[in-house]
Amino acid sequence: MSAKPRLLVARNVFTPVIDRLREHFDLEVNTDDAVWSRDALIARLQGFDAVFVTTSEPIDRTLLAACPQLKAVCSMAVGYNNIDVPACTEHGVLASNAPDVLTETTADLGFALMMAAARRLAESEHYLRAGKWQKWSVDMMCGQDVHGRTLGILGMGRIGQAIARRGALGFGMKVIYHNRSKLAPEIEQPLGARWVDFDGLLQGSDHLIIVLPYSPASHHLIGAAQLAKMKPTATLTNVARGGIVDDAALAQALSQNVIAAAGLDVFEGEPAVHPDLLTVPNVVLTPHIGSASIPTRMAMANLAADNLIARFTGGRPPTALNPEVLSTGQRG
Ligand code: 8YV
Repeated sequence: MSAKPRLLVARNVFTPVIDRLREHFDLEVNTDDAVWSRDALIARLQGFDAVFVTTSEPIDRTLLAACPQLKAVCSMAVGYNNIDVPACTEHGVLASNAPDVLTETTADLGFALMMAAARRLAESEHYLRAGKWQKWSVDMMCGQDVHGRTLGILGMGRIGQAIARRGALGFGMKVIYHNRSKLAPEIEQPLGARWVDFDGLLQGSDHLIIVLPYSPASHHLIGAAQLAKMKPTATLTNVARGGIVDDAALAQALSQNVIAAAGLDVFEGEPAVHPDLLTVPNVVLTPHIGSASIPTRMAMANLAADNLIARFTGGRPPTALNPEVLSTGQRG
């Protein structure tokens, strides 16, 4: 019997998924959950055929060249800005991500953060815990309405559409969106969704949610100039990636009430958070938990495992980012 391929699991995941992988691979698992730098990963990956990653592991051209035995890079995340997919293709290395399985859970968090920002939930809780609630007053913790207002979505992919469904169908919101391309009428019409240009989105949204993949083109897409175009009563929510919003500019805009409030699940340079964001009251902050429910994280990990197992058993990896390597020039 030939030896099993060697798999490095760069971030520990659930035991049932590890057990499943163990049936097919000779495994090494990062059990202490350290986040490895690119160079540490290169050192660890010597002699490995495959790596199971999340969004923290940088898979670039240098790493691919320095790990000549590597044949598959499978991520349990939908966002893959940490993986240089064209370089993987050039090196004959399969790359896969984990779309769809986290769409609804991430949309739930996006909606929850938007509501928390609009209705000042975090501020209200801190107020109460700090013993400041001594009496009722007419304007105590008054925020913004959500129902019936205009929901703006930047990036109308799967998660954006799932948020739009919640807003339009559950809360009677008007939906406007900005995307590279207009969606098909059969997607737009049930939601009453309308494509607008970027400025139209900034100016027209009561609650703007960012659900855009990160790329150099989306870096600091929302900065001081864009925030200044928004309504002073608007909220901004980001469940996509840090770096799309200029966090320093956002903290300043929040402190000067340029917009009413924000909800952030992702940050530039996370897990570090810009210190100014920690001191402004009108922002709700969560530690990148968009997909964090047990069933969803389990499904994400299993989907990465499906891709890995298919790659080494002659199957079809279900969510390959570069399926062309399967027919043309995989690393042997
Ligand atoms: C992940 C994410 O939880 O899927 C993504 O792109 O950002 C999150 O859902 C996290 O980054 C682990 O991979």
